[in-house]
Amino acid sequence: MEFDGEELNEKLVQTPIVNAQLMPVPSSFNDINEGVEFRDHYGWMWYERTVTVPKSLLSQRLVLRLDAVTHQGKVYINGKFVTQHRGGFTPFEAEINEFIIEGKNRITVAVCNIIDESTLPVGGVYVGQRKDGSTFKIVNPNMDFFNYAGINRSVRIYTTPKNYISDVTIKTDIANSDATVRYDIETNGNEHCTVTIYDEEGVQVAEGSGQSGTLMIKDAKLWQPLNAYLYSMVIKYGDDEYTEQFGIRTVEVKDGQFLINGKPFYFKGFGKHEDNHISGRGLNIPAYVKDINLMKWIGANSMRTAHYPYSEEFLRLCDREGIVVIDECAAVGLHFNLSDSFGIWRPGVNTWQHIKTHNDHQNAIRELIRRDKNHPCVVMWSISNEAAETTEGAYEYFKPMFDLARKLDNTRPLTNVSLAGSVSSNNLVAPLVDVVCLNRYYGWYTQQGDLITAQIELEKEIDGWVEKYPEKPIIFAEYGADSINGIHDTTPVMFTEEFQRDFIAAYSESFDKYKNIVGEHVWNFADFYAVQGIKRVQGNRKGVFTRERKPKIAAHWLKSRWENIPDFEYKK
Ligand code: BDP
Repeated sequence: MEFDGEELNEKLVQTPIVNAQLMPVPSSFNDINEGVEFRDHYGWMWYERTVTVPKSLLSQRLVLRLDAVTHQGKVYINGKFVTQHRGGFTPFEAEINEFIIEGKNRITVAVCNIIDESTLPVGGVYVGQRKDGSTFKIVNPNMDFFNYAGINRSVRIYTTPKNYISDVTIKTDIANSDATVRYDIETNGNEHCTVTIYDEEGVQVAEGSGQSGTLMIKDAKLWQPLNAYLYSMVIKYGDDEYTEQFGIRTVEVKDGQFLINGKPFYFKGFGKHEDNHISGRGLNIPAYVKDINLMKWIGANSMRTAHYPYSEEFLRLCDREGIVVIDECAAVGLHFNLSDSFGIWRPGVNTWQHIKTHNDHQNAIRELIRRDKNHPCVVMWSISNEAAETTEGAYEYFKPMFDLARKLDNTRPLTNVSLAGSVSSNNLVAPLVDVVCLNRYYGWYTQQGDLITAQIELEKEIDGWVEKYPEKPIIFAEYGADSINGIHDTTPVMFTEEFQRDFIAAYSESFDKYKNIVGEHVWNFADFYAVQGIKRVQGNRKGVFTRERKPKIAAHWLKSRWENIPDFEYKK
């Protein structure tokens, strides 16, 4: 990897990079080496390696796929431009036969981690001058999580025949004990297409032909939370073959409840981050498995991919293990008036008159749904987190986003996760959502340390939501308090482990009073690295687990609560 300042040095791709720094892929680059300049590098960086392609592969269709280049990537092969992509959490690919030669090939990827008022997430950069004349840049993401970047997920070259399967959409429904499976296959030609469905034991349960159709599975086994069952659809198209796993389940919002397979489900779990030591936001399969095991240990059944689409490997694990997922697109920071130490604070400026995220947001929704639509674990799409929902113009900005998501997927409900202060009476986007998702910090950022007043304010707000939108279920998508592990007190005080536990307990008591509250996602599963500031102690410490995944007191408290809350029909 080599840094080259902000300008794209097209000349660089003509000659191999020399004296480059060692850089693992996949990984975020930031924590791999020491020094502020390295960690906080803001701009373009160049990754390069050679790969050997044997002659036997050249007769196949060759595709280069990059699972996540954060936030922008330009790809070159043997010095020639191949493709580019904006959006750091969804994959892109290109056919590369015309660039590849037999033997050694040089793959170069220019990566840019700049976020601004047109990108998702939203951010900015402040360039200042010191008294000694030197200039400095402050990276200004409009969110608290650290702007980990680089080639965060896998890069691979794969082959297909010349005529190939490019996509499949699977939608399931349940009729008594049987299931219908609707499939639509996208290809580049007109080869003969067959579809066969196998159960987990490898027994064939249905077959069909043609690029779309509806198949029936008799006595279908359902995908259930924490009790997953996955079928495999094997598609044969000419010489191509692709296997997609899927689950049979339904999702519906009705009478203020969230139904999975027709029964009211209760979400217990967390907002998370893809965040780990050393690899940052980089793909980390052992960490995913550990996290899922910890979620099971604590009695959780669900999570939200705050604040961007997580890796496909993680979602596949959630499919397999029955973890219910709210899948969020990377629309975070769409708010110019967050008066915090991080962010692009522009007091008085109307976000919706100035923000330029329209294109990237629509693309992000398209790419998210195209990538994740067949995952049974995904039960709802989150269109954004903490946008300026009370500012005039919010409805007009979001209406096309919601329309697009509904057009692309008519099987899942939609939400927009709301910032404190956007309450039932002033939230302009609430009419568009199927489920109200709230991030609330009464007793932390407001009423600091006073849990009695916090609870009064919390319940006052919930009363307002239930009264105005009785048909919409409510999920607390975030609530939590920082605690530094090892800090204790007999009389709870902010930042102690005891206070964090009591904060969660107070909210839980309120949640239990309302039938329309169908879920609780504590913020956060684990401590995570954040933009530095006076509110962050080497990161955000609202984790119920430490960054090393050790439990704080709140973890034990939640375990005893959640083990006594059934997944279904908690609030009869
Ligand atoms: C919420 C954000 C989340 C933050 C959290 C916090 O959605 O990303 O980490 O607050 O302040 O506003 O801990």
